[in-house]
Amino acid sequence: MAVTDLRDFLTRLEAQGELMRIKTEVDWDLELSHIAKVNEEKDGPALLFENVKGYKTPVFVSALSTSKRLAIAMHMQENTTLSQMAREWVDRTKELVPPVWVESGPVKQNIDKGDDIDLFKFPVPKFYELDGGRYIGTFVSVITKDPETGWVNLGTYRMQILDKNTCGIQLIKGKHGDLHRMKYAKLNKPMPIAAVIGYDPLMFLASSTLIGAGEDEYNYIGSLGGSPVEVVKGEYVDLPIPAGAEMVIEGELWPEELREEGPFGEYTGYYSGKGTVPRHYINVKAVTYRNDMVFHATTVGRPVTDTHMIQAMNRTSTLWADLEAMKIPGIKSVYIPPESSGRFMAVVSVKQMYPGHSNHVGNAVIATSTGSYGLKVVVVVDDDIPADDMGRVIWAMSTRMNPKRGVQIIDRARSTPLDPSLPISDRDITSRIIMDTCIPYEWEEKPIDIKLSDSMLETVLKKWKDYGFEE
Ligand SMILES: Cc1cc2nc3c(=O)[nH]c(=O)nc-3n(C[C@H](O)[C@H](O)[C@H](O)COP(=O)(O)O)c2cc1C
Ligand SMILES: [Mn+2]
Repeated sequence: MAVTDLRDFLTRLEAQGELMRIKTEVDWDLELSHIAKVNEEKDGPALLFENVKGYKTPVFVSALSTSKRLAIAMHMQENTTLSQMAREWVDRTKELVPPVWVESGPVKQNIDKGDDIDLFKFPVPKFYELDGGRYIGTFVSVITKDPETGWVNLGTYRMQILDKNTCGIQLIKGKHGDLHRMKYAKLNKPMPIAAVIGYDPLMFLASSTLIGAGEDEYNYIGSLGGSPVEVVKGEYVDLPIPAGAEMVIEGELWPEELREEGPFGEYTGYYSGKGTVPRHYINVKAVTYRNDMVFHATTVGRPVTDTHMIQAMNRTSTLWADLEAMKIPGIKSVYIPPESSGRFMAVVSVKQMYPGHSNHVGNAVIATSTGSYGLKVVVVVDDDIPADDMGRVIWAMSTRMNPKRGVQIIDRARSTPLDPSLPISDRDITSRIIMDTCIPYEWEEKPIDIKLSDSMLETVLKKWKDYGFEE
């Protein structure tokens, strides 16, 4: 296990039969994304488009859109569940592994500067009909640095090509890249910025995670992969860049300047509003890329895509870590389903130990950092049900839950501008629901559930093949 690069991940996928190469000519304009989306809806393999109309560079999509491929990225058994991966994440990241500087690397094999910069040289897809243009930054990690403290941050912020050497970027308020931008605004200086496209997918997992302010996500890539990321200095910017990245866009962002950007088909399955919005942008000063580079993209849009899988996984892990930090006993498993767009719903399984324990858990979830932003639905289940067994979760909601006792509605809660359940112009505040499906701990007489006899089960499983079953 080690942090490697995109090529190593492609090799691992191919070895497991998880990569399909498409040799037929495909248009970057909608056709590529539509093939990807239909394939994702069938839980198909990752796709490498080797013949994109007008381009020599291949495009890689659907890297992590199934739990099997997410497990391959996490260096785990391919049948590991998302909730188990999130648990592993919590354990691995207890010890952080900082990056190491190296002299040079393949990312420097080609360097475009000045007039040579042309973002249209790359096979950047247009994903959905109503999108405002071609999005070069989807499976992207954006690097910035705090000008006062030197804190390096990685964040996934979408980037649209505005012209051959400019891209729009969406820095939502409060995001760490935006906190850095505000510091440059005070200094009245442009912010150096670099965008990495194509590397070990652990980088994307880390850059899209809500890790605390002041923390360097590079340290998390190192602990997730079990070895330090090797970084080189940028050509134009003084920022650490993975030596083995496929492609890096370097430039500067004037903190107070805006240009029209969007719209973009968001991961909720909706557009966040109508038309374009003035947003920040990057003046591109250098583009560096590997020989025979692979361009990496993700479809975003309606669940389930890479975005939903990784958000579900990394938010499950931050929620779990938060609950652990609160020292609430009895937490058995935690799960934020990808189908909830990887953020709007959470399920927690608890072994109750005192009256009101399950209620304690439900209210603790919405008090965590992960639970207090955007999460709308919390379901608490007893410990016989794994949090990610949605069939059993629905069973508990239908049978064990008494709405009058188990349901709590919280009227005012922090929301996100992406929540389609709120009016487009008024999305700061939402409400939340906690559904406690647990049988009250203090009940002396509990419902008797139907169990299979252990001894008969053993007998039956021993004779399984004799009955004519295969395995
Ligand atoms: C595909 C994808 C696109 C995203 N686009 C944006 C975006 O445009 N703007 C944004 O602020 N957050 C976006 N996010 C969420 C951020 O990556 C996430 O909040 C992350 O924690 C940001 O890093 P930070 O906490 O260091 O600011 C996106 C996430 C994914 C997976
Ligand atoms: Mn951060």
